[in-house]
Parts: sequence; structure tokens; C-alpha cells
Amino acid sequence: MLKFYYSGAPNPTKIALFLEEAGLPYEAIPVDTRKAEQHKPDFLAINPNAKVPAIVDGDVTVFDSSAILLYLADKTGKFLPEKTDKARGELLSWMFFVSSGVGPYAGQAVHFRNYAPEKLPYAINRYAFEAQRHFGILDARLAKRKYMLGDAYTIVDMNVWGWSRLMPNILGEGAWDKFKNLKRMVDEVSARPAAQKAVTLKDRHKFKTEMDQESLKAMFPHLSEKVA
Ligand SMILES: N[C@@H](CCC(=O)N[C@@H](CS)C(=O)NCC(=O)O)C(=O)O
Repeated sequence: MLKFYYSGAPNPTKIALFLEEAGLPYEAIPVDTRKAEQHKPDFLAINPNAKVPAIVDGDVTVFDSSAILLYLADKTGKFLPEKTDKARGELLSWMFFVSSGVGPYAGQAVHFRNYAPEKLPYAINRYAFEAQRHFGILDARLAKRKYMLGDAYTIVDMNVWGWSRLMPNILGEGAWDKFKNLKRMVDEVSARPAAQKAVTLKDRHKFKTEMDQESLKAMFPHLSEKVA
């Protein structure tokens, strides 16, 4: 059975959504990043980048959420757009846009606002600005079509949903007022039974909730290592 290495964080939750939507049987294996489990040798052999999600499907190992979504969609033939070069180009562009833009900038916006030991206005504003800019691009796209690629719900919508559903944590309460089209799509996906199962998957395992010294060391190792 497909092994799904996960936590309740945004990137693994996108994969849980796909697995539930596709009805693929899977074994959910918790990786408690607050207990440094992402740095254990067994997990590093699966994802040398020490982050979730990752999957092992027979002799195939895939890490990074967009790569996993593409792999699972290709494998099952589900949640893909029509088979044309034009649609494939759009699919890849928006998948990589989420991977390289939406996810990292939203993550850093949360980091500098909530976790950085010093509240640096420059860093807070830079990442909030870029996160807001990226969400604005998604919102404009969804003003003209039901889903990111048109009329069909695809892995791009799952990828977008993963981070966007946490909008108040990223840009604060009230931020949704600026992205009404994106909110429409996110709310629609969140209401799907598969999304509810994906979001509550983490309740099957007891993940650590405190952010103590062990967690800080595991997740923010730069705190104890000066590089520049
Ligand atoms: N590019 C990766 C990013 C994965 C990622 O940042 N995962 C976070 C959870 S959302 C994580 O494992 N954090 C633990 C850590 O950084 O130690 C993806 O899209 O899967």
C-alpha cells in the first residue's frame, strides 16, 4: 500500500486531499517535525530535504508536494486537464507557480510575523507583500474561470487550496476581503468530504503542539548556526 509521510501542515494536507479525492488506499505515517522526526536517517533516505510530504509507492519515492500531486495525477489519470499541449503547459506553469511562489512566500510571511525572534518590519512587509501579490494573481485568474484551469477541478486547485485556506494566518483576519474569487474556490473545495477528511487526518495521530527548544532546534536550525 502507498505510504504517505505527513503532518497536519499545509503541504502534506494537499496530498491527503488528493488521496481522499481519488479514493486511493494509503497508509498515513506521521512525521512529527516538532519532535525532529524529519531528521531521522530512515526519513532522510526518503526525503533528503527533511520535510513532509513524501510518498513511497512500491519502488517509487516522491517528495515535494507539487511533484507528488503530478505523480499521483499521472498515475491515476485523475484531476488532470484535457490531454493537449496547451493544457499541459498551463498545468505545469500553475503547479510551479504554487511551488516556487505561493508556498514559499506564504510560509516566510508566517515565519517572520509569528516565529522570528526579532520582529523585523522589512522582512515582515517583504514577505506579506509578495504573499499578497501571489494571492492577487490567483484571485484574478479565478475571476474569469471556476477553477484554476477552467471548468474542471484539478490538482492545481488542490495545490492552491493547501496554502490559501490558511489566509487569516498568513495575511491576517480580513485578508479574505481582497480575494473574493479565490475564497469562493477555496470554500467550495473545503466543503468537499475529501477535504474534511484531509484536514482531520492529523487527528489520527498525536502530534506535538508545543514549540519548545527541541522543536525550535529541529525546525529552525539557523537559530543555533550562524552562516552569514
Ligand atoms: N517544497 C516542499 C516544502 C515542504 C515543507 O516546507 N514542509 C513543511 C511542512 S508544510 C515541513 O516539513 N516543515 C518542517 C521543517 O521545516 O523542519 C513541498 O512543497 O512539499
